Amino acid sequence: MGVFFSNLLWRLSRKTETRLLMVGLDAAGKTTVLYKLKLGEVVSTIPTIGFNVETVEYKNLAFNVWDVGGQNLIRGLWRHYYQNAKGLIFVVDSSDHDRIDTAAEELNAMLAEDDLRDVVLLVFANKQDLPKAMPAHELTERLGLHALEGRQWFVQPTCAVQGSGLYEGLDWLSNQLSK
Ligand code: G3D
Ligand code: MG
Repeated sequence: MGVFFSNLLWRLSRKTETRLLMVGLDAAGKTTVLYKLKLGEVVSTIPTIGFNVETVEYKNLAFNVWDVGGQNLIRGLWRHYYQNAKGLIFVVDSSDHDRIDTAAEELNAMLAEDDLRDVVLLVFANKQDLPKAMPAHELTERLGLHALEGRQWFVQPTCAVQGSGLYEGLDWLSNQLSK
């Protein structure tokens, strides 16, 4: 997997400054994904109280990662990270039936942001190893993706703890960004 990742990351990073955002509800698996990618040192910063951002940089590629959900007061601060973002990776816990509607609201609120109107959307349908996990087509439905207009999107089933699906998803993203 290491060689595949380096080729892929090289493709993603050879252009100047590619910023990717990775968000999702807490416990969706974002930090697990970040460490599994083994890009480099994960730096955790707290720009303001209650808002924790993990950043990993690899050549010209930067990942900014944070939790969304229930933080209306600090929402405005996220905009700092939106600027120049090329891709949005939305990580969802596919087994979390109780919070899938909340996840959908958060996703759609972000996609409504003006700064994010051109970003490509990759959904990691994570925790596919769990017995109650919703399959990709059901998540597509619940997240309302078919209603998106003028947006490239893709749902990739993943199991972040095993690292499965991550490469395939980023490969899709990389192909979209090189178009
Ligand atoms: P977050 O960064 O989005 O908040 P984390 O989420 O990466 O911290 O993951 C939250 C919990 O989910 C962790 O468990 C992590 O191991 C687990 N997890 C992440 N991805 C998967 C997956 O694909 N399958 C399963 N079964 N679990 C996963 P703990 O127990 O450490 O809280
Ligand atoms: Mg985390």
